[in-house]
Amino acid sequence: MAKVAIVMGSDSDLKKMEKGAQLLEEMGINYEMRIISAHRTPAEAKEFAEGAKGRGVEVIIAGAGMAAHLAGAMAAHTHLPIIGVPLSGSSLAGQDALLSTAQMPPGVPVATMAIDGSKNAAVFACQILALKDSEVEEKLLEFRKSMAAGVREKDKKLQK
Ligand code: RP5
Repeated sequence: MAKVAIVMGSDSDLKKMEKGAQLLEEMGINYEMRIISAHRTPAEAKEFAEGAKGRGVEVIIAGAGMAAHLAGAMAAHTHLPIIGVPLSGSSLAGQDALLSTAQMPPGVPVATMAIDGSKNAAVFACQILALKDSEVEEKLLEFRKSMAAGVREKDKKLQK
């Protein structure tokens, strides 16, 4: 059963969103991945968000470019936490998506990552799951340790 859902507005977003999927795989988290558009397939977007909790999904990661605002559309139809990933690729280099994702009106929030920040979205999703899943918590602690080891290794090389 997928605990995390990754949705994106188009197959042109796939390459950027795959980084998040890869992190979830490394963490051993089951996820589902869908292409659903807030403006091209609005009925599916509504159905997907409304049914997510019933399918066992605990967090939704939503990535979209331009001003499509898929994350906000997801948030409109579920009270599950939504992590928005504004995507680059537009003539505004993702600034449009960043603002439309971050600037949600009061009452219906979207946790907004950096432009193209699908990896952090996946880490954040793990942090939410880790609140009640000690195995995920353990993996997150290991992930942090390995990042720290990587930095120390780079510093060691620099000092040689
Ligand atoms: C958004 O419009 C998608 O998330 C994508 O980033 C952007 C362009 O979509 P395509 O025209 O490449 O399908 O809905």
